[in-house]
Amino acid sequence: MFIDEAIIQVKAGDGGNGCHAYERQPFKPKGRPDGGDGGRGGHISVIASTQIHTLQDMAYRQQFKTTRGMHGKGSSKTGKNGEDIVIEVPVGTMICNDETGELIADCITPGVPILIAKGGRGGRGNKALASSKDRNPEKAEEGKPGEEKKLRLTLKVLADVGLVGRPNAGKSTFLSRISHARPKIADYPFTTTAPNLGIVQGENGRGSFVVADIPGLIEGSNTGKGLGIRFLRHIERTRVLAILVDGTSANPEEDAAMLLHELSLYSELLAQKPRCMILTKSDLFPADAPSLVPQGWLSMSAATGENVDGVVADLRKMVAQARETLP
Ligand SMILES: Nc1nc2c(ncn2[C@@H]2O[C@H](COP(=O)(O)OP(=O)(O)OP(=O)(O)O)[C@@H](O)[C@H]2O)c(=O)[nH]1
Ligand SMILES: [Mg+2]
Repeated sequence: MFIDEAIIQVKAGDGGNGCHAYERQPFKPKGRPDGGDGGRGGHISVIASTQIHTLQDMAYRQQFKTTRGMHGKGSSKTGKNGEDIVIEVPVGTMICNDETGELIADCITPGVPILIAKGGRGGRGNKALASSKDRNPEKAEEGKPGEEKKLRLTLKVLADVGLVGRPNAGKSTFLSRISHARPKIADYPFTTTAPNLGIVQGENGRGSFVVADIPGLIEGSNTGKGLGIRFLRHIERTRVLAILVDGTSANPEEDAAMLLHELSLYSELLAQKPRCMILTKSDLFPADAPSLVPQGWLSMSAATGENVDGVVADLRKMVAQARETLP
């Protein structure tokens, strides 16, 4: 199952207490202070991984805890630190404090850990607290509590191009033609029920880009019809939109207007993204009729491959332009 939202509870380890102790020397009733510091509590971090694609694991393991720091001991012994843990999340996961909404981490770069709950500092022992002013402090510090938070994780996949269209427009067929992705394809609406990502290879390793295929949009998607707006957030962070309209539709331009209207109801940001208008299934166009392709649109057949290269070249150009303004 594709899960793109999860709530988790994290509790970092508490710090260990500092120790209040004295050195023992023969014939001296009370030696110098030698109580060690408490250890730090374990931290909790997250790390973005390209190996996982949903938040499914999070949904089952809702609590993450690390161990506490050990208390300091006599003879200047420092307590052991708690054990740190690192939680793997898919690239594109945003982590917010569920109570305040504050963004804590946006996990975009794979392999870089981000601290989300800090372990408590260990308390200082009476040895560390001793100074020239107070050679014999009568106490040691307590460890500080580790941070505890309720976090909301939201996955927004990171792709360069988002495929937008009505159900059955041919989005998944196009993705399977241009990448190694193998999404399910069928002649009924809502075949795609979760986002699929595919990488379109460039030439000599340059100019490759990521395409996201999402479930089809229908009129009223915005108010929760069909598969709803839930999936639009997965194209919120794409650079370019490819609007695919079924070339066998009675009125392609009306379809396009509906799609753009749904996008703008979801967010102006989406409606303002650079976009490429594409009429699909050109192999089914009647051969003798005048051209159906509206001005400024491209057409292609993902079934026969007709003009697929041309469409990909245009998308690649648009992605490159968008990358220049926002790398
Ligand atoms: N003749 C022809 N059929 C196509 C073409 N592209 C897609 N189809 C067919 O159209 C139907 C829908 O294709 P999909 O790729 O599943 O459409 P989709 O837009 O992903 O649909 P949803 O996932 O339901 O939103 C399938 O039966 C495809 O075989 C094309 O270029 N020519
Ligand atoms: Mg599909």
